[in-house]
Amino acid sequence: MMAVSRKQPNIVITGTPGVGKTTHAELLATNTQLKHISLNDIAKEEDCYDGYDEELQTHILDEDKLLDHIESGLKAGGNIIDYHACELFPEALIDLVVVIRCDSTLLFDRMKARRYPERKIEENMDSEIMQVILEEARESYAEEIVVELQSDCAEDVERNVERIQSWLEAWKKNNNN
Ligand code: DAT
Repeated sequence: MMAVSRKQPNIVITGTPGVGKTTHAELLATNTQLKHISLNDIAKEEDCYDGYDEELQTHILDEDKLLDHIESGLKAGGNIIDYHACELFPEALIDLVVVIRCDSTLLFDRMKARRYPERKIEENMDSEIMQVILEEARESYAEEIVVELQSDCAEDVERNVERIQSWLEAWKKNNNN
């Protein structure tokens, strides 16, 4: 493992919309000193939009602008980055990539509850079944820093967050002494 100057690691929590990224990131932030950075929230606050997709009823995000807003924070370390893609982050600044997965039937119900338009539900279901984000993570980062975690029920969230916390303790031991 390469030595890094950060005192705290940067963890990306990624996956298809609705799998549970925010739920995991919030619990992890509550249990640790890491800070939850929701890229969707930053996009809203800083107007990092590059148009609107009427059919999917979703903003098109300006990822370069988004990165500009978080890059100095990433360099300092200690962030949980919550976003539905992962290849945009500079590899040298990322210590762990957690890909949250969800059973597609459960995911369908969650997106219905969110009143997502049908096209968007279909696209996200396909993306989850084809494990698009997992592939993106595996292509963009070293194998040993990519972790796939299942999030079907509340117990899964607890167990997954505990696992990330164990990883965090090990990272601190390896990097700060
Ligand atoms: P994301 O940030 O990936 O879009 P979220 O954390 O906002 O997902 O969760 C979407 C919805 O699903 C929300 O109502 C909470 C619920 N949820 C998330 N993870 C879950 C789990 N493991 N078991 C049951 N419900 C879950």
